[in-house]
Amino acid sequence: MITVYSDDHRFHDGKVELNDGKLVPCFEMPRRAELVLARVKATGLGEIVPPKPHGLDPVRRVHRSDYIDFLSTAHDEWKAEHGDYDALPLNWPVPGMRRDVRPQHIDGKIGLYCLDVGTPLTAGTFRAITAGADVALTAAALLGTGERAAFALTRPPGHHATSACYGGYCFFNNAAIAAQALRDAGAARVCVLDVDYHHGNGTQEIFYERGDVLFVSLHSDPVHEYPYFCGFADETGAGAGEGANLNIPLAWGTDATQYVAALDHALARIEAFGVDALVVSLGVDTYKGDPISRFALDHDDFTAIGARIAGAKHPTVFVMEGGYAVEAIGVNLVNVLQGFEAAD
Ligand code: Q9C
Ligand code: ZN
Repeated sequence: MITVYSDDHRFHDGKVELNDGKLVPCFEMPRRAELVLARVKATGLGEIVPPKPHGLDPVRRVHRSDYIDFLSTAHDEWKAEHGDYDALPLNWPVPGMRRDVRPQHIDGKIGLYCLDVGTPLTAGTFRAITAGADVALTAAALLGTGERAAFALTRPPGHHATSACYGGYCFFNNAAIAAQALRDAGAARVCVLDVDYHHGNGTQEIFYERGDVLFVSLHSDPVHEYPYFCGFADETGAGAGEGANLNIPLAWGTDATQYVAALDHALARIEAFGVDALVVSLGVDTYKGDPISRFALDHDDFTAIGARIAGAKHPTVFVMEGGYAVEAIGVNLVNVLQGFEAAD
């Protein structure tokens, strides 16, 4: 399997996030991608190629232009106002407040465009996420050249980013960008299968009213887990997208047997829907040793997950998402890809 990778992810390197009431070093760090890259090389998974520049037009297919424009200048505006620190939001337009008056101050803009206080926006963020979108788009384009699968080795992750809001460590929704690119390249129906520990609220929002992109997510039940305010089983899509959204919330402590049963249910839905290509939002924060998550999967279980996904027999793009047990991320993530290849 070809891996697409760019060093430019390193330009996004946040210092601290607010977690459990404390400012702590960011869980989402450059070393994650570096260790996955090292494991790709050590296992001989396949060729590693750089991304081709695609520009921002494919990003505009899933993100609002005012949001992209905001991200492109946000840190400059923050720096001019507050100095050279990472940007974090201060407050939000909750119900009862107004969203229709455009803020002129960066603090107001950030409250409008950001959903949590765990996602520092840094001087290099825009450069990193632009490269990240190129990585996802290059991997998606490989399917058009006859590749059965490709791996977009990218960070920061993407699945929490909605059409006009960042958060959950995510800015550009790389999986959604890849799925839309596959549609635009001629795939009539595409599925995004999200196996990250957290619900992919951004991907769900982007495709919620569309019948051409099926979104299926296995994740920790939002009644007790981030992002808390969506990801429930009764969210089945709307309008033309009714029936094209499937959430499978799982309990804390979910083990491999329970997880694989849920995955088989997800794959059966994908089979019934019928798709021309599959995008996998590949988070490995389902690992038992993950510092912010509470599932119980072990190294070998990721191999089994890859094998199950291969059984769907669709051209597949894997897009890296979460996974914060940094020392184990290379093994866990590449195990999925090796399991896929071995079963193929
Ligand atoms: N105390 C992804 O995996 N913070 N994002 C949770 C837990 C947000 C994770 C805090 C976690 C976002 C792509
Ligand atoms: Zn996650």
